Amino acid sequence: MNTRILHIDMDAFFASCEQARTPELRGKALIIGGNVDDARGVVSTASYEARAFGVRSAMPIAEARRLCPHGIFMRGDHAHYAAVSRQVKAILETVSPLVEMASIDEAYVDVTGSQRLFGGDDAIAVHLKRAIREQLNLPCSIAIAPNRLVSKVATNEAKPDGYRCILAGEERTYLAPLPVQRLPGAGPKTCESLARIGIKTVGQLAEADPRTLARAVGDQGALGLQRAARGETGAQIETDRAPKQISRETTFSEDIGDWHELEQVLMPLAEHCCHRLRGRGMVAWRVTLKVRYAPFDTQTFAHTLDAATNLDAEVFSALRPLIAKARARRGKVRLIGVALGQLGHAEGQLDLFAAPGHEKWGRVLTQVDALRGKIGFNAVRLGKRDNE
Ligand code: TTP
Ligand code: MG
Repeated sequence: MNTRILHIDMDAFFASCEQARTPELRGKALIIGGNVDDARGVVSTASYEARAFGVRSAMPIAEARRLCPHGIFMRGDHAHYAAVSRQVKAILETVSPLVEMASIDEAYVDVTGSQRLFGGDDAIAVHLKRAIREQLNLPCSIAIAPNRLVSKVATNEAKPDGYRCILAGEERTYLAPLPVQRLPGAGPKTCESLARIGIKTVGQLAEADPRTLARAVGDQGALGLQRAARGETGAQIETDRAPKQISRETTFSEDIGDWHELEQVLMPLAEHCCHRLRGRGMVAWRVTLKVRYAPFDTQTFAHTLDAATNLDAEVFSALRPLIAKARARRGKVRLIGVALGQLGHAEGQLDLFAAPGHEKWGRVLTQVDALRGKIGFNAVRLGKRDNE
């Protein structure tokens, strides 16, 4: 199954939220930001009607007033926008449990497993755009592509109120004509350096000589940029948001020597970590068991997997031999924990659910995660209990 990542970004979000709840503001040049009386205030956002006059986010309010004197200026109501953002998330969760809010008005949704149910990318996008319009009265832009990077770029190109679908294999040709500025990770300084060596479009960047590129933007930068320009997942330019590991631990009020009892605590911790990993669309290569023997002697036992995973059953199997090692120490235990590390994006690996013997797990876990999203993590537990 080809990985399909949906990216959604709400149009002129704060302004649209105000227009949604106050009909008189619709179709007007609306500018949200700062304190209207504060000369240092800046624009948070402007409706597209105000953008036609050159008003932009982060511009001083005073300048916005000069450009758009007839505009309606309002202070923001962040509590309201945060509440609307939660409603958007709930709508996104009707198509897939793998929803990652990237900011207040932007999210990535792994819709790989939703294709059959909805009848394909276009149907998923139409369903979401309609639900958001009907339930929240808001416009948004959506793209669906083989990975996060291409999807994000395409959403911005589709604005406002648009939809783009980029098929597997089309990534590079889609990106090629765009200016390099459109690539996430290519900031103004980088773009200046690229312009100095004659690179203006993403296509030119993709085909640039790696050594010339490295001289202009550094070794690391060159590698990440060129991968991004080719439409490959740009792990390098997403790392600042990605966690290094996902972990959970429990400290006991009394030290425990019974490993049967300890396992009853440990497995739910592992389930929690896997649930969070899937929620972020990630997989882990390394499983670590952390044990603090009374009083302050902390030990870790780790195992690197042959293939990255986010499946509970595989993490449980990796933990078994680690538990045996920890148990051999024979001390009473004060704290126990599990960490999943060496994380990667699940793109291309969510196919892991499609591997022989895993399809069933994939289906089950998708449902389990969805249920947990609705009624809480403890709604469904997979680890072995007593009496099982
Ligand atoms: P964006 O998604 O960047 O902008 P937008 O939704 O207003 O417009 P569009 O996506 O259609 O281009 O940001 C989301 C919200 O975050 C925006 O409505 C207001 C807020 N914001 C600020 O407060 N300051 C800023 O500088 C930016 C860019 C956004
Ligand atoms: Mg937006």
